[in-house]
Amino acid sequence: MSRFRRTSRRSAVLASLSCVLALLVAGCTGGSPAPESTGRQESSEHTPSPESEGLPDVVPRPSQLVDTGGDVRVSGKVSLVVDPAVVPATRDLAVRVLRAAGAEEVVVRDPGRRVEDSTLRVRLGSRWAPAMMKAYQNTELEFPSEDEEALAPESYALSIRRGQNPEIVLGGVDPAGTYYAVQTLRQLATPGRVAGVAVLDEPEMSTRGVIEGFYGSPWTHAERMDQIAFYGAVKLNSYVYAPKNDPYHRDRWRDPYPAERLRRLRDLQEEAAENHVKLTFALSPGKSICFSDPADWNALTDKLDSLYDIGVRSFSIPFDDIDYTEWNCSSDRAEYGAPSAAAAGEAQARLLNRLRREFLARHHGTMPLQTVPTEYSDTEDSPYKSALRERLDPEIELMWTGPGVIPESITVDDAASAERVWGRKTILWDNYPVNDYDATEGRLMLGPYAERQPGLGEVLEGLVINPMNQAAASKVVEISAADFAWNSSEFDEQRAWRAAAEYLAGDRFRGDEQRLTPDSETVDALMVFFDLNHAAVLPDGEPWLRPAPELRRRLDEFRKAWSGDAANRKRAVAELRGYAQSIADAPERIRKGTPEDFVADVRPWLRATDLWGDALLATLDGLSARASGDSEAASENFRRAGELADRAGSVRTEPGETRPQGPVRLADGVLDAFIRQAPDMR
Ligand code: 14T
Repeated sequence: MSRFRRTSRRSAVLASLSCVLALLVAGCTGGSPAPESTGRQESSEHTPSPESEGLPDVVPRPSQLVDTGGDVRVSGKVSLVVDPAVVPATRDLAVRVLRAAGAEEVVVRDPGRRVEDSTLRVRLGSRWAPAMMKAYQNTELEFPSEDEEALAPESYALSIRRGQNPEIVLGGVDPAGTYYAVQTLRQLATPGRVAGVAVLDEPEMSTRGVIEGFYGSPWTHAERMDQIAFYGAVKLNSYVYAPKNDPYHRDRWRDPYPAERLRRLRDLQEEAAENHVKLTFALSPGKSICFSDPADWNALTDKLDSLYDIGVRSFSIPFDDIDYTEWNCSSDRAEYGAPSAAAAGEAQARLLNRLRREFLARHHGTMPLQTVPTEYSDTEDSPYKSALRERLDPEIELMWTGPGVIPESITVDDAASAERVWGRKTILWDNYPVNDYDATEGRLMLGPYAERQPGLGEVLEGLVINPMNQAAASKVVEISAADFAWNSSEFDEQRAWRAAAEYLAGDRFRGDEQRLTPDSETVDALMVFFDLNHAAVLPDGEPWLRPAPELRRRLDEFRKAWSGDAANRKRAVAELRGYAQSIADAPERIRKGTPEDFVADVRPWLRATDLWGDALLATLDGLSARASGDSEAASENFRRAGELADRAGSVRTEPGETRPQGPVRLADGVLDAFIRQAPDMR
């Protein structure tokens, strides 16, 4: 059975591929190389990637990708035949990708006009038909037997085929799909060539993105602009603007945005539109709204109007983190009765329904209204939930955080319970990798997207993750979440995690300043660094992702070997020294080889890694001296290690950058414990 079989709701229509072709492919060198890993051996059961079968690695993983018999060379003059309905940004991206892949000249033409002397013809369509036909002819792609309605919005197909007349055909079911076709082409390009494959691809979840919903220092305007462009590249289609510390979003929700702030929001909206990202503006009136006061209704709609006027077409009214056991005015008691959760549910539902009827329905081009209920972290039925469920218009979309504000895991059953209790498919507001609560003090979350069950795509309407105060560093989990939301059924957390390192080491998701192949030493350094920052904690401090699994595994192995004879000890020291050295060397590689904004975000953690790496090396010097019977050198090295560890442990987060301030935590309970115990290892 092919690994590319779709197990989705569409599998009846979009049947599987035959495995034969996928397994027999050879000579396909597209995509990025897979350098030897130093930091991914934790999971022994992860599925092979298409790459390991000779197919290029595309992230998010396409629902169908098959070989067409060899790479297509890109050089000289390339003709790009563009359907007139294709938007300029998509066309321009195609030109940049082809240039980066080796075209000396890209001649853009309308359909019908031939370019005689081109070495390669590329067709870019706005409609699906020609591209889809091309894509499945003579391939093992399974094509829906029915019409284009059978494919979800944003789907696309592409076909890259060599031969007498090498040709690339790209097209989507809509403008987003066409854009995504080109984004996939970008990942299929290597210097001088494009992988010979055909792809038919559709998303599992219709809402995939990020909710800037954390407390503490909001992202800067530049960070948001960069994020939105990045979402387009990884096929995320949703950015929800809900920063708790924007006063105009929550505490002063009635006040109009000052002109300068509104201008910036307009820039964001424009950037979002260009990247096929839906910007949802969230307004949180819950802390002070008087539901029955016409003045508050007017304040609310005036505020939304001001955002509609700058182009925003999607809105959310969240009611999270408020006190719903009291009214904010006496007229609400008169209207809804004594304060209670059920009455709050009713008041919220009536407000939301009225907004839908009287605001959204009368504003052209708006998308479904969204909300976050006050009880957002469990699926136990309650008076509040039933009031909301029974009254809330079924067209209104609803977010919840999974079982718990910070859930340990999220299963298909959890999402099914949410669907039952809320009377609709839900959007998951995933509080990972957010680091705004006390237990996250000193932590960066650079682990994989984990403990979310494959198949969630079938039961969720969508997935938005709540990121860290550090925008650029949040991309590590964002890439994984993008992969999961697109194709949760075939999700491989290790593959997605590594893809993040490849992105940071080679900018392989950017059309313009594209380095087509990531630097493998930087990828390895990042995997070591990610492992040290592999941790996630519940509000009580208990981890739901254990710190530094790879380093822990190596240290456990070392301890075992240390209990053996002298030869074993020597070998163990030598082996661990290699990894210790790669820890000590990682920061410098990362500072040199990754984007500036990422380096700035993780600076204190790099500094701490420098020191922890040296501390571990000194510890190994001590153990090695002990193994050869030099107790004096041993204690001197242990003393030095202790000193370095103390310094490492006192590196602090940068004020203003992150919410809880404190000492940087790296591989806590793993690295510090080993260095502390080493002098007693006799
Ligand atoms: F609306 C929600 F879905 C939600 O998660 N709200 C907040 C969110 O803004 C915050 O970033 C996130 C993580 O801290 O959790 C919610 O806020 C909390 C979290 C807690 F652990 C509020 C109280 C808590 F105890």
